[in-house]
Amino acid sequence: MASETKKIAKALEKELDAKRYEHTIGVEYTAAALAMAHGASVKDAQIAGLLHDCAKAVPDDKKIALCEKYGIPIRDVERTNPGLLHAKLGRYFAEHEYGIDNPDILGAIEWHTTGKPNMSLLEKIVFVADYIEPSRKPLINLEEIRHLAFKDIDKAIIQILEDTLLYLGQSGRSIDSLTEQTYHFYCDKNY
Ligand code: DGI
Ligand code: FE
Ligand code: FE
Repeated sequence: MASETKKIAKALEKELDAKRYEHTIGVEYTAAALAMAHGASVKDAQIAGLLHDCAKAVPDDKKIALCEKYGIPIRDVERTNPGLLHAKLGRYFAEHEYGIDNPDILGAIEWHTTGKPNMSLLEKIVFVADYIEPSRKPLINLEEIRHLAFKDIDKAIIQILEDTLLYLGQSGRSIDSLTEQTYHFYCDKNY
């Protein structure tokens, strides 16, 4: 009998392309390591890490159609950038297709892209693990953020959001107000 994490990983291997699957396993183990460092449930971190991008392979028009079908509200920024919806839709799949009922795991999936003010420890762990897992392509400040992630996770969150906002601004993409709100929440909290 395969463990719950093995079963989920097997299903995801069929669902995702090879690169996304490698990223998924990277987030699983990085989230587990962060849970060990900060005192969260390792198993919950693995499950949330595994499932965080489970809706990533759904084409953008289908993301919108499925959210409408399941009654998931779509904000303007999500209609313009349907890629953002993989987080909300991922939460729905985790609950209804993978049978996850732990609200903290579901929240960690839902908020992994933008973060949100006042995240739980597990939500922070998945948000950070997504950014620092070993197969991520080298990003600015990545070494420092990897170090901070284990030492002071709120500071890692601030640096990730600062770099993400800068990248989005430079590439002319619309910024989700939640990404900005999260950034300001953690900056105010730290200073
Ligand atoms: O799904 P992943 O690629 O592993 O990572 P993710 O869920 O953090 O999604 C990353 C993408 O999300 C990246 O292309 C930047 C984008 N993103 C994050 N915040 C915002 C955003 N895109 C827009 N348009 N606005 C945001 O505020
Ligand atoms: Fe994602
Ligand atoms: Fe991801």
